[in-house]
Amino acid sequence: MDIGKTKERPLSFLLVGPWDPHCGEYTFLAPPLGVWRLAGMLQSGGVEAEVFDPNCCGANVEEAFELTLRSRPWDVIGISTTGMTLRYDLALSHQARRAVPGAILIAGGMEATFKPERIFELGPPFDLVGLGEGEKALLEIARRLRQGGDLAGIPGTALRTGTGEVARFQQAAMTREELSEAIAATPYEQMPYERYWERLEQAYGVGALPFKAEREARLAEVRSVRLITLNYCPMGCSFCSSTNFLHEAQGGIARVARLSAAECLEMLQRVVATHPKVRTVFFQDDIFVFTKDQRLLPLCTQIVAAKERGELPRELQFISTNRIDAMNAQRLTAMRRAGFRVLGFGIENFSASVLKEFNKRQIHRHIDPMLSLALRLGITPFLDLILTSPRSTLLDLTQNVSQAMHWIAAGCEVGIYPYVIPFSGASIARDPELQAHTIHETRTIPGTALSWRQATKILPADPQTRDAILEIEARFEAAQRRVAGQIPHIPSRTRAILWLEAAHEVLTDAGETPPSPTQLLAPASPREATRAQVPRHRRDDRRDRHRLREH
Ligand code: B12
Ligand code: SF4
Repeated sequence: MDIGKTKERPLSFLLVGPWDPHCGEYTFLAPPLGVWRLAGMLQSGGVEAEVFDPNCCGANVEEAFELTLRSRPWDVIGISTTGMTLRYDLALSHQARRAVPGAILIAGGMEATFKPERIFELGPPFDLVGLGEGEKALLEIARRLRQGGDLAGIPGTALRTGTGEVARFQQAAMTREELSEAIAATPYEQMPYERYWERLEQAYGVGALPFKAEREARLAEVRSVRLITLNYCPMGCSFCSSTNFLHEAQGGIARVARLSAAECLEMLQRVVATHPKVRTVFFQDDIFVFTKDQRLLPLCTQIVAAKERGELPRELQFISTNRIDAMNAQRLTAMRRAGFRVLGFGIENFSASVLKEFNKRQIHRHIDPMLSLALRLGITPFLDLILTSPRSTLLDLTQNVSQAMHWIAAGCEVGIYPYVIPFSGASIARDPELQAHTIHETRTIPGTALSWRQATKILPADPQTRDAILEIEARFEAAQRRVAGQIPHIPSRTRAILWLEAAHEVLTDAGETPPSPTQLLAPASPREATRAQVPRHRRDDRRDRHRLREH
């Protein structure tokens, strides 16, 4: 692949975020951090890099994309992919290839890293596929383009050989210093958070909320900025893809790298300086606190001190995604004092045997004491649950439903998933024993006749449990459609209760005795009844469109 000549004008790269037209403002709640970070690194390397964000560009995405594609000559167009968004990411890739046939076209991101063969097969003729973190590979592409060099063999890329095979060129994960440089280069000042906030404020009807406290609470949710301070999570949960992302690109075990407490504080100050209306910073690290964590307590102390000195707004709050076995009284207290108001925990399942299957048995004994303590301290735990695993039983399912009800009644928020989704890169998706229980669906790339069979769910092997969860899902979806006709947006608490009601009906029919969720729905007072009609803080948590994380 010889590029031929040195460019006289600065190189121009267009980076496109993952896209799903069906999710609207309820799923894509923030600018796509991956491509923005890449754009920042390229800009600091002298490249003119722009981001096209299909989730925030107006109603007609293809038209807006066409305008961007034709707005200037592009040397490189990079498309970001995830498993769930792949068909639309590929649709944009085909459009890009048609509009700018001469540009170097690259796909990167999660799905491209795990499935480069599929990308080459279904995409337009891609020049390269990026493997793992794209920073070093894109900078190297820019360097070679400037020098008129060959693009073959760049670490962190794959290409299709003359014989049609895919050749991978592995790259080491970024070192701590490289990661810190990349995060610092993220151009927060260019990222259109305010546009996202306006959209969300409108969608939630914040201005129409009757009580000031409610408006303030909602604004604290809406006006959030995402910060990632870690490269990946080493915990190895069997259903998780991100834990294997860097290993896949490196062809071996990558090292964990993350920002220091002082670097986190610097980033917080930058975020506040560039987006002064921010109310919440969402630390979206795969895992924010490790069991042997050395960073958390100094960071909390530094945040408190910075607030006292007026270097951070006193009212700035935080959300983070955590492992519950990394929590203890000292840490939770320090987090509360620093302003952490919601902590996401990937509980997944209350059954010890299912947790063992998920390779996270060790969290089991921490669930009860840490959730109780967090609630006592005034922190809202947000629990992600997967109701069934491939080997779970009806008893496990009943136990989950009962525990979920218990914790919702106690004040937790819960995001419910019925079964394991076999994401590319997750070890559970590769387990040959589970193939018989894996359901596939045909996915077609819009605007083309290209399609593939995508693994979409792993159902319980036990027939009674499988039938139960499918029936629960069907009843939940019917109930959700009914509710959707009545209110503009279904709050997360309501969604969780719809799941639990469906589960209660189905499990009772199957002879089990889960407690009834009716008392959770019963409004405490007439005022509460009125407010139940209006989405509000803690009832309506926008994080429900995405599991806070799968920890
Ligand atoms: C934030 C986030 C979201 C946010 C996205 C907000 C936003 N606009 O950024 C929201 C809430 C929208 C979201 C939604 C969903 N998400 Co999500 N999300 C994440 C999370 C936690 C962080 C993503 C991120 O910003 N990473 C940090 C940046 C720096 O990394 P990055 O984007 O991967 O980019 C780097 C590389 O991939 C690469 N790269 C990326 N693009 C490109 C392009 C080119 C050309 C090149 C060369 C390189 C390159 O370089 C970048 C810099 O190093 C990840 C977990 C994770 N660790 O990544 C899950 C994750 C991506 N999400 C996941 C899932 C499953 C979902 C949902 C399906 C959840 C759900 N059930 O609803 C939905 C998808 C909705 C949909 N319809 O598609 C899975 C994807 C699994 C897979 N294999 O595809 C992940 C990996 C979590 C997991 N372990 O399961 N998500
Ligand atoms: S689910 Fe969470 S804790 Fe488990 S490996 Fe993935 S990111 Fe880590």
